[in-house]
Order: sequence, then C-alpha cells, then structure tokens
Amino acid sequence: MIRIQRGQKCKKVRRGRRWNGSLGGLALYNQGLKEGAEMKPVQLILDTDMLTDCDDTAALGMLHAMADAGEVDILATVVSSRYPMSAPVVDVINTYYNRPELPVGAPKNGAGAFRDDSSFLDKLAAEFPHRLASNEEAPDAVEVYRRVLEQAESGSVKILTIGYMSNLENLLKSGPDAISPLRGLELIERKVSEWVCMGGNFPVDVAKDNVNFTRDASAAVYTIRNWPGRITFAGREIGHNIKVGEALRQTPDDNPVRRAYQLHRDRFDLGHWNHHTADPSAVLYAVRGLWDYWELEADGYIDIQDDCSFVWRKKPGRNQGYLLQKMDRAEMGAIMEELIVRPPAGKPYREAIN
Ligand SMILES: [Ca+2]
Repeated sequence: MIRIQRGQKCKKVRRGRRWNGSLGGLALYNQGLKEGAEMKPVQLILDTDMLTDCDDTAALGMLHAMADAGEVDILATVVSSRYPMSAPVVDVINTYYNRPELPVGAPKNGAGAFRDDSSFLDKLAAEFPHRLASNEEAPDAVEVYRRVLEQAESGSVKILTIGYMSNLENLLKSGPDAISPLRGLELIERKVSEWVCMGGNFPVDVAKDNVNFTRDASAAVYTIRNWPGRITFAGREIGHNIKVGEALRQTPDDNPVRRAYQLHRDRFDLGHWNHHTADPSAVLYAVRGLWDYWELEADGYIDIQDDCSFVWRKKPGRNQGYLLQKMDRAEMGAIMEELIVRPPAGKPYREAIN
C-alpha cells in the first residue's frame, strides 16, 4: 500500500530527479485521492511482442522498477511473438529484477506473429540467467490470462499491450474451461478496468508503419471492434518523439536491458543508444495515469478498417481515448530514463536464483 504524505501535492518533478515509491502516490493523489488515503498498486498484465525492438526490454525493466516502488503489481507477463526466444527473454528480465516466479505465457497453435531478425533475443537468452528454454515451455498466454482474471477482484485489472493483439483476440474468443466457467468476453467485462494499447498513429493511420496492428491485422481488428470495455491508446506519435537510453551505458554489465540496447543500437552504428519510447510511454500511462504527462482525447473511437488503417471519429459514449502530449518531452524522457536505469530492489539476482 502507498500512503499519501503531506506536501507531496506540491512537489514538482524535475529533470534527472530520482523517483521513489512515494511519488507513485503522488500520481494517484493527482487523480483526486485525499491525503492519508491508502491505495493499492495498479494490478497489471503486460502483453509484449518482445521481438524486434529493444524498447520492450526497457518497458519491462521500467515496469519492474515501478513494482519495486510499490506503484504496480505485475500479475503476469505474456508474449505475442512466436519466436522461440521471446518468452525466455521476458524471463531473463523478470529474473534480473528478482521476480523469476512471474507467470510467462506465449501464443500457441499458430497464434501470434513471427520474425527472425531480432538483434538481441538470442544473445540475451544465451548470456543471462533464466529458466524457460523457449516459448514451447511457457503455457498458453490465453490460459495465463484466464487464470489471472479468474482470481482477480471485479474491475481490478489493467491490461497493457505493447505488441500484437493475438492473445487478446484468443482471450475474447475463449470459452468456459477448467480455469473459469466464464467466457473470455465475460472475464474481461467483469475483471478488466482498462485496456491500454500501444499502437496507432493518431488521429489518422494509413497502416504503413503501425506494426503492432498490421503484423497480426485480423487480431487487431477483431480485438478493437469487440472489446467490451475501456480502451486507451498510446499512439506512436507519443513515444516516437521521445528518445532515451544513453544512460544505460552507465549501468552494470549484468543488466540485460543494457545489453539489449547495446546490441540493438550497435546494429545501426549510430554512435548513441537513444531510442524511441513507444512502449515505455505506454507503461508510464498504464501505471500512473494521465498525471501531468498527457491529456486524453476522449469521446470518440477508432473506425478501423480490415487493413488496420483507421480514422478517429468523434462520438460520445464509445469508451475509447488516446493520449495527447502535455509535459515537455525532454522532461518526460528524463523521468522514463531514470526508471529504466534504476537498479533492481532486493537481493542481487544472481543470488536470488541460486
Ligand atoms: Ca513492442
């Protein structure tokens, strides 16, 4: 639990400032909660492609840092990629942050998207401690979702996708089973408060570069059209205009996020490690809400076509929204980078797994 302390309301976040757990409370304070109120950490399932882009590693590391600070409970970490080393690399990062026990799910029966051009997955899986040998050893992501949602309190869970919608499509279509008597649609209606979706170029997308939608297009279209609750989109224009990562050079060599950035950025030989923050931005919103970072364009919906092109249409009551940048981008970048480089709490992870 986080308890709001007197004076937090007036604190101003400055570039380079180190955040601690109480500032998670600050974010919640800003959402209208009174001093002294006790708040539970956000309950969150992360669904990542963990495939082509290194910002998924930073996003997962940042999520763990916020979990260490008491801002969020990570309920599960699932992948939407069929590449065999995607789930193991999620396991690598969970292990580094002393949460090797976190459920890791992977798409089964041909679901998900496959590419074989990752700059970092094979090396991270080979170089860093973890348990899962491949996606094959992970349970079906739909099973992981259903188990977590069945056990959750009503309206308590946020789902954050920073990859494809493959698993959510299959969750929506899932029927009653030994885990739950409820259909997937019913589980979502009862247990999920919000789906935060990283993807799309707002307000108009011509489906050229929106890979989270187009690499499993039918899943994106089905999920967006059939989602029974609130959706908030963190569009590409948010994180692609904020670039961080250079500070990872200063972190220890045993940091897998550092290694991912080194491998990914060196491939392009740019001489720096700064990289867009599409996925870290979505993590920040999912955990802290709008705070002073963004405003919300609400009262509308994505009118999505089968090829994933879309137009945002104004219409009240559709329960969809997308983020609009508010805070200075350099200041936001510093906030995210501090979280990305923050060392894990607790025991060194090499001790933790022995
Ligand atoms: Ca991603």
